[in-house]
Amino acid sequence: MIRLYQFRPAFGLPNASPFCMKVETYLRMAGLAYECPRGADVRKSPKGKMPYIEDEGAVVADSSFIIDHLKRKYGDPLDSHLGADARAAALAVQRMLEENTYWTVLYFRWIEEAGWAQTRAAFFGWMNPPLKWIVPAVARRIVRKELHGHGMGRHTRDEIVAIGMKDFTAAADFLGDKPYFTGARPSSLDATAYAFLANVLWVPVESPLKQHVRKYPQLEAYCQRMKQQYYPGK
Ligand SMILES: N[C@@H](CCC(=O)N[C@@H](CS)C(=O)NCC(=O)O)C(=O)O
Repeated sequence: MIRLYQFRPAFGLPNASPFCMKVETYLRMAGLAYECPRGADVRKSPKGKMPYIEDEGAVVADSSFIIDHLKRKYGDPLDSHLGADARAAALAVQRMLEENTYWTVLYFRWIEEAGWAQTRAAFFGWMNPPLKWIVPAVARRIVRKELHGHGMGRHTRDEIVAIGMKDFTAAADFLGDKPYFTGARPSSLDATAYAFLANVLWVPVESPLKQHVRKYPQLEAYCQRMKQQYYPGK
């Protein structure tokens, strides 16, 4: 059985890490059996980030490499119908969400004080003292540094909002009135899109980004559709 190592669930979502939720959603979409061992520890991840998987002795880290591995080993039920142009467009949207939009979301969770209070409680509230006092501050310092390293953290709040809003508008326009991001059939891009959209729409962190996403009813309807289809009763 595939073992998915990820953070414990938070914010009422399968996972508050969009990368972890992406892989869990992909596994469900592809109909692959998996388990999530308790007590997964990010320090044991080969790349120091979640998620990673163990699959019959193979350890694979990074959500996209995990999906590549799963496709190679178990076949590609989700993307084999896509032509080259659809694949190219899907990859561009995926990269936008993961490599750009992600950092705008991170800013409102970890840097802005109101969001940070909720993130700290949800991610670290279960820890015992003194860890619950030390770990959040250390983790926040690392995220601040990473935001700076990426470049997003060098922008003003208004600029970060403008960047994030453009991305979510692009996602809404790309989806349009299609049921799934690449058309009538779900594809692996939907694992990413659902994970990232739910991680804005359905978390308690209020932000101009969340307000902006709410302006597009097709995005909320899409998330509801994905939830009913792949997480029924959850
Ligand atoms: N490119 C990686 C990104 C994974 C990632 O950024 N994971 C974050 C959580 S959303 C993480 O584990 N952060 C913990 C850390 O950096 O210590 C993937 O696609 O899996």
